[in-house]
Amino acid sequence: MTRNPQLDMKAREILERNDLGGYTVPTHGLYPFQWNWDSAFVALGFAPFDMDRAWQELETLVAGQWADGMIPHIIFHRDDAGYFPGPDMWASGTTPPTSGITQPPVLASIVRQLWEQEGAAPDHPRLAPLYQACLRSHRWFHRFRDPLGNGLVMATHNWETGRDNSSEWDDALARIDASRVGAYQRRDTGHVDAAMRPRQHEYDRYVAILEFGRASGWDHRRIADSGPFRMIDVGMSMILLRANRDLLVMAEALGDAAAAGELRQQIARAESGMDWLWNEEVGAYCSRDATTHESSGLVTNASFLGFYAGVGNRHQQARLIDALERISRGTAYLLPSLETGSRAYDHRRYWRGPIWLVVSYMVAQGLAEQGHADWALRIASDSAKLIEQFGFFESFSPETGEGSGGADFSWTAAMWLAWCGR
Ligand code: 9WN
Repeated sequence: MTRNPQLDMKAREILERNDLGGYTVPTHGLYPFQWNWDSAFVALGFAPFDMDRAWQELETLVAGQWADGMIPHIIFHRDDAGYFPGPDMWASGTTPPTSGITQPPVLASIVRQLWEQEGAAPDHPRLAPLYQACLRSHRWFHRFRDPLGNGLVMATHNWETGRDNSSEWDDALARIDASRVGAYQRRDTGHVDAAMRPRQHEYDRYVAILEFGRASGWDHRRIADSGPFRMIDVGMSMILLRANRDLLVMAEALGDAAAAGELRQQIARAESGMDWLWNEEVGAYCSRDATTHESSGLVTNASFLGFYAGVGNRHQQARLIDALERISRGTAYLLPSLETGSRAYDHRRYWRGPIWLVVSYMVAQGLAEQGHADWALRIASDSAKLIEQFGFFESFSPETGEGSGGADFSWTAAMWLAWCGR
């Protein structure tokens, strides 16, 4: 791929403009706070031109870590009326105020990347505190979010998955009673076209799940055992397995033998547990409901994170490549968030079709590592084309390439600087 200095500059400017002083908002207006997995990816974008700022992004994120180890999905460093649900609605009671749920744990993988970019010295001054924060966060997942004891991750709110309105959650959401949700004012549809965003009946259910958590005083044991949403998410499960492998490398370098032993056990558990998500009928990993055990049967971009997590026997990996081939024939750009033609597929509506470059990046990284450099390159070059032709949007139509959601988006700029624009 040829480099494009003008776009490099534009991407840098986006990160600098979205920087509110130590943390970056995903985009102004639509998302005016610090988001968990956004910040992790954003650090990769700062790294090529300002390593200190890259580390700082992660440090302000873990400043919001809860005493029990959870790293929240949103940190409200300062209030902003432009987003719903804001700090009052979550009522976390923490300083800084945060949401009461988490997001995909990519952090440890990104800490490892920054650390290796700077030579991987065990006494790197920024490493130890972030390593400890990741370890505590992973322990929180193992303690509260592994109801089946097989190393897979249960999401207790669809927002935790980062793939908010994926059709993988439709059946679980349909069972949720939203009749007691009071009146509230959505803010998202004031910033972007409602045709791109989740529908109202879905949003009511998101609020109902939030209200259950808040009413429990954010008691994560209770939420995990009897909350209204209990999905084993393929994305979070793969990402945690990968993050445990990366954390293990750091534990070994730091000589933390006890944690290393613990991480090896968790890795082994998830490696064998992952088959629980394998759906032989569709030939892919799919999310499954922890209560009903129903598989979504849907091929999403998260299904391909199997490569990133380093799982799958030869047969499973071959079937995933078949699915990738099939998807690439049905669409102009890779990698859509939902297979074209699936129920509820919509090339413009959040997580029901549009492409998110951060997921594409992880999938491409995994494909390259597992010997599929051609596919990794195809995904990277499609991603670069989307930015070159349409700009730094939150997401993109896999059919027309047009941008959807927010513009001048931080993690899209970061993916350009760290990956597809290089
Ligand atoms: C809720 C910030 C976040 C991303 C998610 C994406 C979207 C929020 C929303 O924006 O979610 O967390 O209000 O739609 O789905 O992945 O972290 O970019």
